[in-house]
Formats: sequence, structure tokens, C-alpha cells
Amino acid sequence: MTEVSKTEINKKLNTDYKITWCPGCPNFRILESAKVVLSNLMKQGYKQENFAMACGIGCHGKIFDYLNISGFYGLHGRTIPTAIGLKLGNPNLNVIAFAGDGDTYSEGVEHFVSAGKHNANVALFVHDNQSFSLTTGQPTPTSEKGFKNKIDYSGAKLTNPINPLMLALSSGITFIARANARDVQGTAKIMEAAIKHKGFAFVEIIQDCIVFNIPINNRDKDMYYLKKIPATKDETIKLMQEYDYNINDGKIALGIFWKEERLTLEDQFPQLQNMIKNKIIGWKNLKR
Ligand SMILES: Cc1ncc(C[n+]2csc(CCOP(=O)(O)OP(=O)(O)O)c2C)c(N)n1
Ligand code: SF4
Repeated sequence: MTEVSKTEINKKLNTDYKITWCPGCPNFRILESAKVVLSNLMKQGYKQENFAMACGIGCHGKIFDYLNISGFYGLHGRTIPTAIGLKLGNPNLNVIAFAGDGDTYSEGVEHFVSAGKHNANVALFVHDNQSFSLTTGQPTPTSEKGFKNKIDYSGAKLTNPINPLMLALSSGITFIARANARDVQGTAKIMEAAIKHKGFAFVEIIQDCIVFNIPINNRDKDMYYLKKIPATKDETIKLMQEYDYNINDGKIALGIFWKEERLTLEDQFPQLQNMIKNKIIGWKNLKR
């Protein structure tokens, strides 16, 4: 795990809100990664006021209060359309979205599978703790087989988790990556590539929940970074399938699994192109 030097963080990204995540929750590390990447980008000339975020409702969504960029704290399950709405409202913004696994793969799954189709220039970061944690640990589509929880004391032995990376690939998402919340610098590097990708970028962040899904925690020893983006789709699929989101099943590859260039949603609307080219903010300022 890479340690972060506090001096790398631009203090303008901090807020005064009291953080209410459980002490030790890896959401702290995801917040740190977000601050590292935004600090780096601001050094490269990106402006703080040109970032906007959308968040779902869940433990992950509290990041909205702790990261000093504007945006829209949306509804559970609706993080992706909220983010796309921000982008359509002002395509000059760098839109990022923080969502939960329940938020994205359960109630919001229809938006996830449509995200590749639209290919809006948005970066989605999914905090995947394999549990609906804010509501005290019900199973989500990525919960491991045998996850004991309040609605199934025996563990859902019959249900297998979905593989969100495979779902993203088959949905046509143009940037697909996986990160480990506990590696702040590694996650920040992947987030930066996602933000710079032209099109819809999806980063699945493996995150422990130290209260509601303990068996799936501490998988660092099984994780390794891909040396480069796989050269073929077959290789991508093979690497994505190495880990099936169960316990003790396979190595867990991290890094970028898939990246392709396609027309974005903004590319296909002349009005949006006009707003980008002439840096016009707001539809009301667009000459008709
Ligand atoms: C439309 C809607 N559906 C359901 C809920 C209830 N709800 C709030 S948070 C939550 C669980 C969040 O789980 P996840 O998205 O995995 O995030 P986590 O808390 O694990 O970070 C649910 C089901 C809600 N607030 N709004
Ligand atoms: S319940 Fe889990 S995900 Fe939520 S703050 Fe606590 S440790 Fe983090």
C-alpha cells in the first residue's frame, strides 16, 4: 500500500464537515485518492470550479460533504443520470460520480447498462463493499455466495455475485478499470486516467466494509496490477473472469482492463459542441 504525503493535497479541496464514516472505513482512503487526483489535475491547469460531482445515497455518498467541489447529491440508484444531467447542462464541466455497488448494480442497473450506449464524458467511481452498508448490510448483486446478513441468516448460498466488469464490457462502456481503495496512490492514478478518458469511464473500487461484510475484507494479498491494458478483448475477458467476487476464488487484477475511443454523447449534439467550443455556460446563453 502506498502512503500519501498530506502536503500533496490542495487544502482548497477540504471541507469543515465532521466525517461520520466508521473509524477505519476505506471510504476515507477513497476520499484521499479523490483529493490526490484533483490536486494533481489542478497543478496541471484544471480548475476546481470546473469539476462537478454526482453522488448516490449510501455510506459512499457522504463524500459529497467532504470534498469541496460543487455538484448534485442525487437519489439512491440515480447517480449516473444525475451525472449525465450535469454534463448535458454544462458540457464544459469535468463530471465525476461516486456511487455504491447497491446504488449502481441493483436499483441503478438500468442506467449502468445504458451508460456505454450514451458514452457521455463522465467518470464513475463505484465504492464496491459488496453490501448495502448504510442500511446495515443487506446483500447487493456483488455480495459473495454465502454472505450472512440480516435478511438471510443462512447466507445466500444459492446466489452467485455478478461480475460488474463483465457487465460493463458487454454494455459497451469505453473505459473499464478496477482499483483497491486501500492503495491511495494506485487508485488516484486510475482515477486520473478515467477523468482524462474521452467517454464514459467506469472504475470499480474494491472497498472493505469493516462492519457489515467482514469475510470479504483484506484481499490485498490476492491483488496485483496489470502491467498494461490487455491487447485483445479475449485477454480482457480472461483477466476480468479471474476473480468472480467470491471468497478465495482467484487473483484480483487491478488497473485498466479496457479502453476504446468512440463518439461521445456530447460529440453528437451540435448545441453541446458549440457550448464546448465557445466555452458557453448554460443553455440560456446559447444563441438559437
Ligand atoms: C430510491 C431509494 N431507494 C432506496 C433507498 C434506501 N437506501 C438508502 S442507502 C441504501 C443502501 C446503499 O448501499 P450502497 O449503494 O451499496 O452504498 P453503501 O452504503 O454500501 O456505500 C439504500 C437501499 C433510498 N434512500 N432511496
Ligand atoms: S458501515 Fe461500512 S461502508 Fe459504511 S462507514 Fe461503516 S465501515 Fe464504511
